[in-house]
Amino acid sequence: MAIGQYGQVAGVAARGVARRVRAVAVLLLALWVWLPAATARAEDGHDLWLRYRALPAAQADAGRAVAAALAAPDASPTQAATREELLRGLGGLFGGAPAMTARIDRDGVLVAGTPASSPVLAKLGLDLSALGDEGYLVRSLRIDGHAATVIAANSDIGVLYGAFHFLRLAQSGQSLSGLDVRETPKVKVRVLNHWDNLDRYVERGYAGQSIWDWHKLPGWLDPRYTDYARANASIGINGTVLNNVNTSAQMLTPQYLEKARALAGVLRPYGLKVYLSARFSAPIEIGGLQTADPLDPAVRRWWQAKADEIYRAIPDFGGFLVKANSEGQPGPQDYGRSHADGANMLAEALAPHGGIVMWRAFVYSHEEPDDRAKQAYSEFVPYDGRFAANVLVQVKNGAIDFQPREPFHPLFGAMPKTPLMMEFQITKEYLGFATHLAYLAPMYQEALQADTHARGPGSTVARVVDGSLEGHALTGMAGVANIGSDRNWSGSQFDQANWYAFGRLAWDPHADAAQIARDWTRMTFSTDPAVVTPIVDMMMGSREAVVDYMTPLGLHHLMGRGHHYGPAPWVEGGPRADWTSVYYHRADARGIGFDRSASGSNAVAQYAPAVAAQFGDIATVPEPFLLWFHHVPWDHRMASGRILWDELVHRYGRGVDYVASMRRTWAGLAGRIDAERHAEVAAFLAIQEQEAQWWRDASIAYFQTFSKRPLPKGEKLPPHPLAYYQSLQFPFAPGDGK
Ligand code: BDP
Repeated sequence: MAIGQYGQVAGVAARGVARRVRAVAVLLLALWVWLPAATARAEDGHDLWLRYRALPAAQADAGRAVAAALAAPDASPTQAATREELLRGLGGLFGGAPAMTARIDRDGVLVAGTPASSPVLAKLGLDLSALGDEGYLVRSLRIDGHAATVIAANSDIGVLYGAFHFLRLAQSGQSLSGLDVRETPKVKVRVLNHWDNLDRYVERGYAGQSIWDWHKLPGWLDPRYTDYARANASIGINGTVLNNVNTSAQMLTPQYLEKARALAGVLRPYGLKVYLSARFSAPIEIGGLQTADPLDPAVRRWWQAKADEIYRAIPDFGGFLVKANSEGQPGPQDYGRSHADGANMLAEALAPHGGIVMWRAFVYSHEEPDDRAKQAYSEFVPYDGRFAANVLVQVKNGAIDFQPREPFHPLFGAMPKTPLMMEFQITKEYLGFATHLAYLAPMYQEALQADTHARGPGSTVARVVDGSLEGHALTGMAGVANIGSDRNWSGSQFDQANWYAFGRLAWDPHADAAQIARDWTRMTFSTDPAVVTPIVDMMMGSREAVVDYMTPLGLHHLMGRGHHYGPAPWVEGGPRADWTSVYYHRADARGIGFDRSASGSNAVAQYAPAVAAQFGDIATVPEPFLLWFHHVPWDHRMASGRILWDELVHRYGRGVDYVASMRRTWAGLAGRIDAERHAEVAAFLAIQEQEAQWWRDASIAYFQTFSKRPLPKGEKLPPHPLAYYQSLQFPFAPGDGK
């Protein structure tokens, strides 16, 4: 009995244990199912805008109906990449990858290919003649009585671009029926410039180390290289300069060319060509020559042999980017030769292989000029028409150096016989490093939409860059990359948007910053309008806020010396005047600003007469450029009715307030955005608010020593004396060019 009892008890106990075991098993099973899903849902930004998370059910159903099956070849590496991307993307978005098919025997087949690669497209006979070698069309149509969608192009890479377009529509929750998209890039060379050194230090980089793990190349091909290529292809970027413009000649040694060759192999299927920054004195440093004189026959032979060697390793090598005779870099002027002599020598070496030279116009000579803003124009305009056909002159958007706001560079429109390519900075050297939320597309757009008046009204910078103004076929746009080894690639979630927007604007310099922000937000965060609208609003005002709290009304170059972190309008002395802040703001008892009008350096004369007249007159210059072009009395009456000093103080505060409002908006999005990214952005916005306040306080404390005026009513005094702000030191700030 006891036994029985025991047995019974034991039996009860055993059943209890079994129940518990079952419960634990169910729990474990649930965890097993749930955990990976939960982990997959946790987001750190690594997936960029190619997240492909499941769409809401109705959208997924509609999507599945349009792309139930996929007809796409995979005979070439690019075709395979395209097919893989479509399967990955549609599978993620629609909750299951489409079936593969070769026939149109039902509704809902997505066909991707070229007439050469796809029998279906060959039979269809679509007119693709205007698409060129990178364009594509995406169209809904009927084939053999069935509803179908085609992604068609003349080249495999065009199909890949089209596939990414289709995926963008799907991912951003747009309708996939009735499609009739036709796209061709308006700019030919769409490149990132990595300011990456061979020791993996990234000059002006705020996202960790270089993604190029040079030491392990060519043996180890980090999977990140493939994801990098995918991300770039998704926005139409078709080239990348692997190394810093301040480059070591080592890059051109066989050892490093072998590494570049390996990278080129990974990037090629995604349409990305590899380019290299070339050090002008390389013939001396690694070639054993006594000179790098571009007119010396031995030097020319050396570069030709080097080009031949590179093309043996990388048959589709893009060409060279060169920073010469600028900030201490060697160049043709060291031998009494011109920029054209230097560029043409390299162009001659590359031409037989189809390569190009991107020769930078960011130059300023050893002798201090009366105004650094005038240098590039003075050095380059005389050589218009003297550059070889495969040379692009690469011009920064403004004449000083990637400031939060600059008027467009006067070279645009001033060299009609030379193709000029745009250089934008994506990394935020002067706009708050990685932590400040500053969406740069409005800044890019402002530069691109500026009217040079070179050939009358409507001669926008965009039309110079896309070649339509002067009929140039060779065109380009470069973006100084903000990519590094950080998990989230760009140092912050929102800095990804600047990489994204650069690519979209390089593809189409006439594109709209707000539209790009909407696309990016939908793909990156959510398609829910309650998320999209506030985020896009935040983004669209964010760059203006940086201008306000750092350098309002046309002020510029007021950051910390060397590392460029934080406010330092008091910087003076040192090796050259045009590396100081006081050189640029020129504040004194009377007023503030750099007189570039006819009474000053007359830099305005470098613009077309209509522009020069507008900028040169204090009564007509747009207020955002007031202090860029004029030295203005503190009591000058502004459009707002305030005097200049009061307006300045007002703008500093307005910038800080905007950041505070972004923090509130972002806080309101809690719960609608995954916790991990939400927390990171929130923390960064808090840093931004502190730093914006610091910029405002330090700047006001300093400029008040000149204006000697009280702060307008309601404006708070800086909490510290000027000496405190001046005492702050940041010896380890990131990105300093050492
Ligand atoms: C400046 C950067 C410096 C770059 C230079 C350039 O501070 O690190 O080398 O531009 O563009 O903005 O060459």
